[in-house]
Amino acid sequence: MSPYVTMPLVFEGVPEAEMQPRAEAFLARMRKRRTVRDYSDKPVPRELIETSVRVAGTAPSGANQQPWTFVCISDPERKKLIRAGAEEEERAFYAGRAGEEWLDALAHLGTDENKPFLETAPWLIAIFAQRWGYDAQGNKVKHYYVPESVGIATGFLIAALHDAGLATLTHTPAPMNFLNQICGRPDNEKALILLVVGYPKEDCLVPAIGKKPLEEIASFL
Ligand code: IYR
Repeated sequence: MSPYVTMPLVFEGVPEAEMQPRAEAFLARMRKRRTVRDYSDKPVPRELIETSVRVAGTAPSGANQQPWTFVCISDPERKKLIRAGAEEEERAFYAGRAGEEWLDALAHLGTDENKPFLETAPWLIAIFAQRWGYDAQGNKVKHYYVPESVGIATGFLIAALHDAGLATLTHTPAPMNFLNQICGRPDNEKALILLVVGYPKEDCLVPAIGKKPLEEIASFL
């Protein structure tokens, strides 16, 4: 058990007059994020990926256990294996495993079982949740709020990559077990999301969809 040790908070506030403009500027920036499915093969420097993953690593997590592993893949051979594994699952999904209701819900996104972007995009980030950890003696350590924590960190990562000028796709081939072997991750880790990262292909089209207005997503009591 670690003791409770404190240090002074470093809280960099924002002058009150700048708070609302700052919030609005961030909203405007985030509104420009779109999920992208057609990628250019233009390389992205590893340093940008490293910095963005560091942003993800600042996320809050249950008991500060930081139960995540970000496997960043640019190796073409590895990407090819991932594409083959994902397309195998997706073929079964689109051929019937999804069921009619799910396929109907996806129709407006124009997705199918072909995932060329898994090879075209310069980076794939396989995001693993550590369902449990190990202490220095190799004993199992229970982790808390794992999906919530990894979901928050993934949100940070997507925002960081967008802010850096990159496009992403939160890809979820299901089941994702095939990623453990390709990424060399142990059994306590479960792949939650395969994040595709790069630049959009020239003249890239995206689905004509929008986001719900405040009135539909919030209530104030
Ligand atoms: N994993 C499939 C299907 C899919 C599911 C949902 I929910 C989406 O929002 C988008 C796609 C695929 O990637 O095509």
